[in-house]
Amino acid sequence: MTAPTRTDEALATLAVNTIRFLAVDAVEKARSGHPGMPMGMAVPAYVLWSRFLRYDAGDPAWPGRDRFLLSAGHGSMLQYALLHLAGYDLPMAEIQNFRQLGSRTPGHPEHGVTPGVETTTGPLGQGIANAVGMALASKMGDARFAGEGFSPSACRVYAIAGDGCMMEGISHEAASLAGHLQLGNLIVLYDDNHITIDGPTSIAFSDDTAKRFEAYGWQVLRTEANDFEAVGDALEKAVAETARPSLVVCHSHIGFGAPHKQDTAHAHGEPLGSEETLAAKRALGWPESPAFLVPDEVRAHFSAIRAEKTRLRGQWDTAFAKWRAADPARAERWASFLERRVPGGRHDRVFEAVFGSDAAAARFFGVSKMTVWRWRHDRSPLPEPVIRALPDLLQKKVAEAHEAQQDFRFFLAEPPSGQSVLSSQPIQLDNGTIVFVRRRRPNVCRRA
Ligand SMILES: Cc1ncc(C[n+]2csc(CCOP(=O)(O)OP(=O)(O)O)c2C)c(N)n1
Ligand SMILES: [Mg+2]
Repeated sequence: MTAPTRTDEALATLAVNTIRFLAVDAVEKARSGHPGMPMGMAVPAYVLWSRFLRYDAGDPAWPGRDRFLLSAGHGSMLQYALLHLAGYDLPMAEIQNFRQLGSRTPGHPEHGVTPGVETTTGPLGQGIANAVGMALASKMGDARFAGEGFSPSACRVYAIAGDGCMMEGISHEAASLAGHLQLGNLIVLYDDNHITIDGPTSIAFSDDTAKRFEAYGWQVLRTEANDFEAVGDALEKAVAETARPSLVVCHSHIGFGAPHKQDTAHAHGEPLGSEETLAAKRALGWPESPAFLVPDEVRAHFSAIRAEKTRLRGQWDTAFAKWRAADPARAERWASFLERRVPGGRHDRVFEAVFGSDAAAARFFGVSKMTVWRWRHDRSPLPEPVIRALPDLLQKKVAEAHEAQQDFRFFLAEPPSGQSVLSSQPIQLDNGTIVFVRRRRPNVCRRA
């Protein structure tokens, strides 16, 4: 007799419970963390990652990927469980080392520590703001680089946010901008569970979040968080809407499945405890042991998902190669943006233009990997080559750069050679120019 095959929904439930209990067991082992949020939002997260999110687990920096941000960063185990199952370089040992010093699974997601974590989150609301920025960056890339029916920067940005994110001001300022700019590539899933760290949201929060977002110009959709089909339908609608960002309000239950802690703040920031963990496993039909169980079927299921994601990446690679061949200069500009360098020799020309006959002296003072700031204290216009480079440096159009250049009194260039910083104090060159030499900063330019 052959083993009975599971229906799709049964397999999906198994996958979702794997995510839930990886989170529960990791928090339990660490004796610290937030099990409730992953338990409540496991279904929407699974549906998103399996059916919608575009990624390559073997190449987390693939430019064609969608972005996923966990604005509710305290639910980090949700993200780690997904990354682990999806095949990112986050082995089970890291899941079992959750919240331990030196692990790749810190209490809140940290960009640069964990492969696949797009941005550091934890400060509530911040992830939404970063998601807006990423969605906008993608659209700006479309405007500059799209052609032949392809844009290398096109992607969707998905975020999961909680009540705390919605209470913060930063999320609403950013959401307002996203509505204004019609960022149809942005989709926020709202974990609407009516609970926060201190108890029910009603003690501090009675906004109608859906109405706020509607007022910002968003499409607002609603779904039960545990209804696979309804979540899928909502995400389909969100993806289909290209003129407005979408908020998917997920009616969820914090600590779903934990008989005594579900829908209470106790599921928020403390381990379930051994008894409640067992009770939750029984309630959801999950084996009591071993801890950190990933059933073989779930492994196989995520392998199949990975194969499909790889196929999609292959399609993208083909389209990208065609796009690159059609206009190599455009492709070079795209690469320079990605690599955060000034394209095609402009860098050197700018350096010469800024320092003129003092370029050699400036190179002596300046150093590679350092940033030289020139203070144009006389407010005279910038040299023409600098103005021509401004669109790249300042991300402005040429005409705007011409208009704006009077305002830019700090100007950045990166000297191509040199060894050490001599001073962070102003240096006066022979021609009277004052130069600041500073460690490299991410800012391209500051307004005076
Ligand atoms: C800006 C900011 N303020 C406070 C906190 C501390 N904090 C962490 S989680 C949390 C409650 C979040 O509630 P909610 O988003 O509803 O998450 P849930 O309890 O539903 O998982 C708070 C206040 C924080 N992380 N960031
Ligand atoms: Mg909540």
